[in-house]
Amino acid sequence: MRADIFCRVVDNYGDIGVTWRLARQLKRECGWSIRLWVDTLESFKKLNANVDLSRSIQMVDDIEIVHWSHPVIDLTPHPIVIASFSCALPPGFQARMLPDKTLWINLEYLSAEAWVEGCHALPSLRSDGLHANFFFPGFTAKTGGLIKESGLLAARDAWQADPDRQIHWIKSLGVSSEGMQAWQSGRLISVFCYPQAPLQACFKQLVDNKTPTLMLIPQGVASSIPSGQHGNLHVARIPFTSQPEYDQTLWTADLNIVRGEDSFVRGLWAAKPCIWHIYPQTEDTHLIKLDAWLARTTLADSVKLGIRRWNSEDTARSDTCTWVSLLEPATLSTWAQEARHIATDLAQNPDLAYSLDLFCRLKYGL
Ligand code: TRH
Repeated sequence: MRADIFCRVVDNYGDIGVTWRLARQLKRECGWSIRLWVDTLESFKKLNANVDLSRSIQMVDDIEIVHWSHPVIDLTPHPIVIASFSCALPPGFQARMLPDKTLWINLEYLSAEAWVEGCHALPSLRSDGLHANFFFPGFTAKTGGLIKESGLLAARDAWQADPDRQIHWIKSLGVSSEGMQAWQSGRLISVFCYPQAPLQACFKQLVDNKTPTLMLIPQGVASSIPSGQHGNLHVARIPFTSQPEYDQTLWTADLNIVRGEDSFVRGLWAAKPCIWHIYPQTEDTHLIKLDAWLARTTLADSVKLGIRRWNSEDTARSDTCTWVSLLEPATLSTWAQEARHIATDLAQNPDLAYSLDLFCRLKYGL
């Protein structure tokens, strides 16, 4: 199974985050040979320090990386071509794809909406004889599923059963003894959100709350929130870590604020309470997606309302939310149980790499 995977970075890290994760799993677990085309190597380097910005072709973790620049390097298409997030392929490359020899897959955005099941794996016919197949990640067995590496949940469980490793990890992020103390006598929140999040209101409530909180915020995120000790809240700026290390942070925290697509899915696999800051889209289509996901869960109404408020552009409304009430021990503990149920249920579905592998093998009669 040889594949070209194309990744155009629109913004932030989700486009390359999802694509890189999937490429690695297809290589490691399904034995695919992958050529990954990335247009913005700088974003990729943030996730993998081994990426060399000066090279147009390089090997990283046994995957061939091609800088998708202009003019596009002229290479013969592999039998499988995946356009991640349905990006447009380079015209010259597409012209070399052959109707009977190239399996073209448009890997779509993640959505919990019901229509996804009906569109998953459908071909889109074209006048040039080629056809692209829509491949939808999703939350049910009738979709392509979610990215989940083999052994992920066992690694999570081992980690969560080992408080010493957790303490060692959080310390290694540069958290001071004051910050560690706040966590050990209270709770830990990890924050990865968009700039419009109602973090200021949440910050004020945590400062005044009787329970101490350690809040971890990666460099470059929520820059208006000051670091250090403020009342009962300790804010620690932490480095942007590798993807496997980010999982460790999510597995450790009592509440994760996650965003976009990939960190949200990792937040679900962490089986910890999480607030999803969904990627804002025009005409509020993201709120429809958010509701579609919430409707699939049996989270408490107060939690669902809190997650909706977190995503509200109307700050007057979101600022009235009592964020700390979501962190009350009873609420947090029920939420944690539900988070575990959600992760366990989702793990019953085939994962995205497995689904893609199966789809391609069936198409090629393998
Ligand atoms: O960064 P994101 O907001 O990315 C996006 C893009 O904006 C994209 O255009 C949009 O389509 C998509 O969201 C929905 O959020 P996301 O998806 O969570 O991607 C972040 C990646 O960064 C993810 O792979 C996790 C990773 N990450 C680390 O590896 N280390 C870290 O320390 C952190 C905070 C994140």
